[in-house]
Order: sequence, then C-alpha cells, then structure tokens
Amino acid sequence: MTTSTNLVFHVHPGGRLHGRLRVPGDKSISHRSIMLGSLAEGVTEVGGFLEGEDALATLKAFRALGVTIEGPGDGRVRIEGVGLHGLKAPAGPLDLGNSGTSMRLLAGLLAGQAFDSELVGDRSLMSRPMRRVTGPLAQMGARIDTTEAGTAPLRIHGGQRLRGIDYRMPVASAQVKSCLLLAGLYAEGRTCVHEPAPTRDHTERMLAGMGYPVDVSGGTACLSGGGSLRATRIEVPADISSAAFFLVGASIAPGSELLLEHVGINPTRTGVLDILERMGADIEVLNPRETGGEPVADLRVRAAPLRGIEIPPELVPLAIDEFPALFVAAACAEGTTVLTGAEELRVKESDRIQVMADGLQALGVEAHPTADGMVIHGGPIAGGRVHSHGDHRIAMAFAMAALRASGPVDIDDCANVNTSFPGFVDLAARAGLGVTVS
Ligand code: SPQ
Repeated sequence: MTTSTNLVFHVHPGGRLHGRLRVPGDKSISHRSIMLGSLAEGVTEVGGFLEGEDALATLKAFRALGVTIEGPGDGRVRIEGVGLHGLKAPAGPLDLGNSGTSMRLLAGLLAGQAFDSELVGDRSLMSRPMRRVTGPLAQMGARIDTTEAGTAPLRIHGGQRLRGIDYRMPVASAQVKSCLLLAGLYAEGRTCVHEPAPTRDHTERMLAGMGYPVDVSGGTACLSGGGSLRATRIEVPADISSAAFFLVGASIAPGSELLLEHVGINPTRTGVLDILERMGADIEVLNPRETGGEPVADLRVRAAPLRGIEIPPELVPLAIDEFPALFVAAACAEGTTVLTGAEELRVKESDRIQVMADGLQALGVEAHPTADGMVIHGGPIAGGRVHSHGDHRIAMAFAMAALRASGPVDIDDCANVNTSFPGFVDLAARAGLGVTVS
C-alpha cells in the first residue's frame, strides 16, 4: 500500500498560485460512503469519491468482507449493499495501510459481527493508539486483542453480544465517536457518545441520510441498535483538508489568487477558515449550497499579509488536520503564533508537532514545540532539506512553504501524499508551484 522508495519533492523557491481548481474528494466522507453503503440495503452510488490510498484501503477491506463494489472510475463507485448482517468473514487480515480512520471505524463495525477478523496496517498505523476505541468497545461487550502497548494488530473476536453504553469521550475524536456509533448499530439498546468539543459529524449526517435515526443534541449523539440503512446517492465534496494547502499557499505567496471549487464547508471542519481569517487572510466563501446533506461552497483566496495570533483552543478539533499547513502560515506571518491544546497532533500519521518543528527549524524558522502545541515567530524562510516522516500532510505543507523560501526546498519521503491527495504535484504545478518529483 505504501511504497518504501524515497519519493522526494523538489520545490523551487518563490512564485505565486493562480487559477481555478478542484481538489480531490473528502477523505472522511469517502471512507464513510463505502462503510455505510456496504451496510445498506440496495445499491449506493457515490460520486466525487477520493481515489487515494486511504479510501481505497477501506474499499478493498469491504470487498474482502464480501461486498461487491464497482469502481472507482472517475470518482464514481457503485456499492451493492449487503445489509447490516450480510458481511462475510474475510480470508485473511485486512490491511488498512496508513489509514487510522479505516482501522478505528472498522474496529467498531467488526466488533458486532458473527465472525473473527484481524486489522493490520503500515508501520505508522501499527504504532498509533487503539485503546481509545478498544476500551469503550470492551465496555459494550466486544472482545478485541491489541499489543501490550495498545496498538494493532487488532484481533476482533466475533459472535459477542454488544450492549449500548453511555460514553463520555476523554478526547475530542470523530474516529472514536464514529467507531462507537457503528458498534451501536449492532448493540442491544441505546448507544450515546458525548464529545468534549464538536468533531466532524459526517457519520451522523450519512446515517441520517440513509434513514437511520440518530439523535444529536448538545454534544451528544445517540442511536439504538437493530435498525436498517437505506441505499442512497452520495456526492462527496472536495476535501477542505486538501484545499487547506492551497488556502495557505495562496495567502502567503504575493500576487496569488485562486478559486477552489466545490469545497466541503461542514461547520465541524472549517476551523482552518476561522484561523486564517483571524490571521488576516483574504478568503471569500462563494455560492454556498448543499449536496447530499453536506454544505459546500467555492472558496476564493487572495494573497494577504498575515499576522501571528493565539489560536483559540476551541478551534483546535475543527482544524485538527490543517495544523501542518497552518504552521507554515504562522512562519510567514508577522509576529508570534501560539497553539495550545493540540496534543492529539502527536499521535497522527507522524508526531506532527515535532516533525513540523524540526522541518521549520531546518528552514531557519524560529519554531518551538511544546507538549500540546507550538510557538512560531514569523520571519524569513530559507531553503533546505526537510523530512516528512511519511506523513502526507507534512509533505504538502512544506511544499507550500517553498513559495516564500529564499532557496529550493527538498522534502523526503513523500509517497504517502497519495493516501489523501492523488495528483497533488500536477495540480500544484498547474497552479504555479515549482514542484518536481524524483
Ligand atoms: O485516517 P487518519 O490516518 O487518522 O487521518 C487523519 C488525516 O490527517 O488525514 C489524521 F491523521 O484524519 C483524521 C482526523 O484527524 C480523520 C478523521 C475521520 O475521518 O473521522 C478524524 C480525525 O481524527 P480523530 O483522531 O481526531 O478522530
């Protein structure tokens, strides 16, 4: 799934971004379209599906679970739903590559099946914390073995009777919430998940869109087991997490103007817009509309002088995947940017606090990592060599940093950009970034 070759991005310094572009489909919604489409009764047609490795890992896993899925081709996928009780035992372990969402959501869904299953992934995924899902699933009656460290492989024992729980999440995590709601589909009684701060709600929206009642109010989502899902048509909007690199790139590169088309602006995902606007970015939200239960809009961004800010902690879960890009914006801002309350960044595909601080320092930026965030003093950016540690978002963030660098920026270990943003290099080059690959 992930390659061991060292793919290197070479990015020329300077330039500007311009034109209209549409970034690939939303990763979170693409995963959920396969999962819920597979569990529905009838045929679900998906458009705008992300043909990146993470979403494809979910798609392959459901094929291995006996679901007939055609595509993807040109963003279109056709899923012959098997109903909530129609999945089949897979022939071997399900390899989820680099994808935390696939593993954590599948853990909940598979805990309710009659058969055993095993979940594995690449080196990064096998070192990410899984007790956050196996703990509450055990309270529901699931039996899942992890390593002593609480990591994958996850060995899931089928045939358990699950019961609904009332669970107060210690961390704001859409993956934990979604995992428990999926297990709740198979549980006796009611499953309620309380979140300490709002997190992305695509699972709740899609369940409701497929006719499964979910009660959402005041930070709590509840559902009862034993219902059924109706197949539907799902239009996946462009991923705001992918758009974020271009929002930052166009903001920091003088003379830039970009129109990003059909971007998902679900309010649980728009922290990046709020943070950039507080920093002085010039972003217009145009033609807001709704497709398939998700709000979308076109985003026009023009270069603007940015200023450092203290990032309000309540915006952190709403922008959790955008901090690699936002750190680059902070490096180009006048003054100091302070991020706190973001310790979750340390357990993503890489330790995004340490890896971004190391890379920014290698480019001469004054960046100080803290336990739960970073302090960045804006200033000049030098050229240099940085390491993405196989983390797609780190690689793309540093590619944008080159727009303001005084020399070329080389970025190691970029193959995993394909997990979330296939075609990034071509699209970025078309928009004006001087990027090549070796
Ligand atoms: O799927 P994965 O690897 O965990 O992907 C990331 C990403 O940057 O693409 C996180 F590393 O996104 C997560 C996100 O951080 C996707 C997600 C979801 O689809 O539910 C939720 C967030 O994770 P969490 O841990 O906050 O629930």
